[in-house]
Amino acid sequence: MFFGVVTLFPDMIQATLQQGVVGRALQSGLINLQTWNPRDYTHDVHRTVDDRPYGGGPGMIMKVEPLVAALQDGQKSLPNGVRRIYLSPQGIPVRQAMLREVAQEQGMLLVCGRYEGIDERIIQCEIDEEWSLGDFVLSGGEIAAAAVIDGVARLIPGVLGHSESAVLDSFENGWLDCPHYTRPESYKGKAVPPVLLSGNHEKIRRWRLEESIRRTLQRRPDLVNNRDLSEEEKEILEQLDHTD
Ligand code: 9D3
Repeated sequence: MFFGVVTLFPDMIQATLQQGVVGRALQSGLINLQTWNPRDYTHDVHRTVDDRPYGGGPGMIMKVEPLVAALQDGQKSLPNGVRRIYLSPQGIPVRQAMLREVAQEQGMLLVCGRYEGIDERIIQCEIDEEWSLGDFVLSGGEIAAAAVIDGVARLIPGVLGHSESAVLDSFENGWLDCPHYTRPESYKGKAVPPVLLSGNHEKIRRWRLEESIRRTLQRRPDLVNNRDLSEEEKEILEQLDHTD
């Protein structure tokens, strides 16, 4: 899997992704990460990477020529046909299913904006898709790029160990995760739910499913609609409607 990133801050991407399970996958060569910096494609003494917006107003736009040169170099080095994705607050919100699709492909080229963003014609001519992490404001696309790469990388076979396996993740089963507990048995007067100490694995499985559904109903009711439910899940949902 080949990840490419066009960015004015390559160290932000590298430093983030060199940690943990993704860092190990990079070292082993299971995944590959390259960056292209528009600043390296400037020719003026000041190495200018920003430009003024037509129409005036505050804020700058990424300068076209160095951005396009970096993008084209990136595209040349990556497998043919990899999607070119611009990260911006105007993009479609990223969902797990989109990451699963990329994980089936040969790689991706991510473009990080800075300042007020990039020229609209670059999006039209050189970009395939525009993605957002959601409705909040970052100062650039780098943290979003690292998040997307992390999310895709952990779906590549061999990146996660057995114990960290991705198959049981929330979003893979459609519910938010249940609460987790470890030692001590009592913390600031709060006990671990006794069912978890009972040794009854069927009761524990049922309790975890109930807690997952309770949380999802309370925090993310949008996730409950439009999905297939098992008989057990329907029964729990009905029971929760009466109580909570
Ligand atoms: C005048 C309005 N602008 C600044 C407040 C708009 C604006 C431009 C550039 C807001 C944010 C950014 C930089 N953000 C990203 O590059 C970005 C992002 C985000 O801010 N939120 C969620 N997902 C993403 S993906 C890339």
